[in-house]
Amino acid sequence: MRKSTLFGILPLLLVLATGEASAHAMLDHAEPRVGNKVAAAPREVTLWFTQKLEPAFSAITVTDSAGQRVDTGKTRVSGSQMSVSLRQGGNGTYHVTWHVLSVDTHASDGNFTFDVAQ
Ligand SMILES: [Cu+2]
Repeated sequence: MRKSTLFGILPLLLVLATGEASAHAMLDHAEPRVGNKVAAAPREVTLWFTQKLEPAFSAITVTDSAGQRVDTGKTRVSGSQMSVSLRQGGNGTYHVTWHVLSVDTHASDGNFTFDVAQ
């Protein structure tokens, strides 16, 4: 390995190693709330995290009870919060899947459901 390559990688390795001590971005709360039942299909889903997020590497996908994507595919990130708009959907169980990269360079992901029942 050339010396210049090594010097390029070292700072990244240091960041990855020392960042391990801090917490990852965890889901703090969501709207609609995790596991909750709502009376009407929401127009958007918003998630709040415990750390600021890197917009380029953070996204939400939402599927309806038939497994069809109902999100618009354009997740908006603002600080530690991200949202995605939904197409008009029907009743049933919605699955929300998210992945984020927090500003401490750590990736995390998760999923939850909420129910729409008129
Ligand atoms: Cu972390």
